[in-house]
Amino acid sequence: MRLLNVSILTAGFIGLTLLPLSAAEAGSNKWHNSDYSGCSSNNSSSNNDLCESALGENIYDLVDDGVQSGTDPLNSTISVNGVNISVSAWSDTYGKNDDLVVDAKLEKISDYYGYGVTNDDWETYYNPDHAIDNVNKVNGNVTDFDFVLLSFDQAVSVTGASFSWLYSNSDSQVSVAALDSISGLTSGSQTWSDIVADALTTASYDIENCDYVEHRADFDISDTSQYWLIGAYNTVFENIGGYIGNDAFKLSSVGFSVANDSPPAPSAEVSEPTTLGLLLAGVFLVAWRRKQL
Ligand SMILES: [Ca+2]
Ligand SMILES: [Ca+2]
Ligand SMILES: [Ca+2]
Ligand SMILES: [Ca+2]
Repeated sequence: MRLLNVSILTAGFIGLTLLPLSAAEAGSNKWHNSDYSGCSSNNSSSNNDLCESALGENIYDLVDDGVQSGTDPLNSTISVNGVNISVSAWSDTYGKNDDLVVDAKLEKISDYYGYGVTNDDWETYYNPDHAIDNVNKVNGNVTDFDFVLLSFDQAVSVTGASFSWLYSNSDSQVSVAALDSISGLTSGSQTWSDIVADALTTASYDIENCDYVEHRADFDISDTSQYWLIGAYNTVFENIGGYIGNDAFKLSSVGFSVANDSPPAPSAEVSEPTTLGLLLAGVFLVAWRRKQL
């Protein structure tokens, strides 16, 4: 279920976390898949608008800000504008049908390419396996869907993500979920379908090309939560068309907005005049009785 968009791109902070140009020189071509032909021909005006808009009020740049592995943000020293964040990796690589979600390895690929995930069934260190992917090159095996979990120490709305590398520059999708609880995710006994069934919201989005070193997806989920999954396209989260099995990317940054404080309970304001009225009535009653005596 996808909820209506809320205005979340209000901050003036142009937070596109472009990676340093010098790092591009350090990037070897071996990281790029042969079907990656660059993005310049795909730049449309709408894409440019997307690319020039803010990713969110706050930007968590995984490379610059650092990553602390784990599911408990209170144990993390990574803080973005006062919000502590930890990151962990998950994939469906366990069980009779290889469909139960268990932990995987969060993989720092480089200061340039950001982070990927290697699951228990990964085939080689090289692309696309060390990316966050649903690609399977082993005949007879089943597809595994890699996800990262971002744990925040307070409720946030994740507004988008940017990626440094795509396996396919024409058919890449990302799936997202806001979770109330991570007990199902960490139980070792649930499928992605089980986890989706208990999620606050799940959705999928196309990843747009911005330029050679930046690709991104904006999310329109209005729910706020401490726990957010971002991973390789899985139609269980939402089917938006496109092909499954060619989605692989490296995560470089995430945009998020902090949830507004809850408004004060209206009952407290309403009860004040009533209480004052009763108090005054009591005073007048006492005065009247004294006058009668
Ligand atoms: Ca992988
Ligand atoms: Ca894989
Ligand atoms: Ca699997
Ligand atoms: Ca795809």
